[in-house]
Amino acid sequence: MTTMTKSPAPSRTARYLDEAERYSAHNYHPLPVVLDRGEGSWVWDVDGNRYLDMLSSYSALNQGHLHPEIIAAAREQMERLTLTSRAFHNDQMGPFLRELCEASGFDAALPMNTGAEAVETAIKMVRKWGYEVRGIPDGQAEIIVCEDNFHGRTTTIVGFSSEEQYRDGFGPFTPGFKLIPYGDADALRDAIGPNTAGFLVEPIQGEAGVNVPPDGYLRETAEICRENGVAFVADEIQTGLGRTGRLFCCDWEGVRPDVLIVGKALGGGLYPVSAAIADAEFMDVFRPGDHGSTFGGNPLGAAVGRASLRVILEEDLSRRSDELGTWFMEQLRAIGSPHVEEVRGKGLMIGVVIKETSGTARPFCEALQQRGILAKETHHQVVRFAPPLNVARADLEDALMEIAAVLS
Ligand code: IF1
Repeated sequence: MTTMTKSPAPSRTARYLDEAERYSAHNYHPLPVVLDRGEGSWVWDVDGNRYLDMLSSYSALNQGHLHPEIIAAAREQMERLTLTSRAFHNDQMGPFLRELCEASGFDAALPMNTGAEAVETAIKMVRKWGYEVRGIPDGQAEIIVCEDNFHGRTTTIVGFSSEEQYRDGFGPFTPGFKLIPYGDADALRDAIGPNTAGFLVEPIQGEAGVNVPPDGYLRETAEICRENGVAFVADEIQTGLGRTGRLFCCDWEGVRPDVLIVGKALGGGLYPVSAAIADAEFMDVFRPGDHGSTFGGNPLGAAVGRASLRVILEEDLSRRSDELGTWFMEQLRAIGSPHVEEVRGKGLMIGVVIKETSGTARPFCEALQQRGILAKETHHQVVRFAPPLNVARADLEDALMEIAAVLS
């Protein structure tokens, strides 16, 4: 990895930064790097500098940049048919949903595009199931969610966020959600009432800083839901599709959710593809006209989704994530950095917690950028490492040298 001396952003980068600063809404604070090429685990900036992508666009690039099989599938479909709307059928959606249901072990799936849309789909599904199947009085359905959750950015979803910044200025919010602490199964038991339709949870909280719940948490909460006739809804948009070392993070505890939500890597780093997956008891509450999306189930996204899933299964990326992630976390701990509070995660979903006394995570990410590694802080203290699941071990070994230099 080239260790670059810190210099003011070179001219091409500076020009792009100025343009984005001038014309873009300021809803992000990106690192000052302007990318123009990606391949596998690597990206390049407009000044020719190469970086190891240790963020994978928040786990939407489990298969790496420009995976040849996914690009080929997209290119082939792009020359045939890209969009039909759901007013008509197309020859890709059925096969995609069959393959997705066979891989996940459920009866049916409802295809959407972004993660938030799939979460909203799950919320509507569970509420309607609550009314029609559970007999909850109309308009009274309640869904329990966790403190520090992240499920997307729509006004309904941010309405049940515990992060003030995600809510500030965007009210009024959708009623019918109750917050409980994450990781505490008893809190769920105590919060369930006669009108509780569902429990929506991330198997590992990504945005909150790679919060891994206590062993058994998913199993215990799934059991509490089963005992109380409450739908267990797993948001695996970030943890799913191999990221944590199993095809789905729930697999670690043998938990089969009532509703499984997937997104991000289902689009192979190429196209927004998401879905809410469930058995007929839940899926059949939707009748024609109840719910929809212009692009949901489109042939291009479906062809990309088929290739994305095929790559994850055929290249056994879940096992690779488990083995490589376990080794990488051990190596990160072995650095013995005085600035590191904790290294946590599962598979290649890793968070390095920086001690408050060492400042925030952002300067460490900036220093890593200067050494050819792109990582992003989440909240103030956590450096998130989530490379593509097919990252070369040798590249991680090189990265460890740079990370050790920055962390010591
Ligand atoms: C941003 C966070 C990660 C997600 C889970 C649903 C969604 C996400 C578990 C919504 C999306 C993205 C959104 C993006 C940054 C990134 C992120 F920091 F915001 F929270 F990954 F941790 N469920 N997460 O992680 O999916 O609608 O975006 O497709 O909004 O800044 P989406």
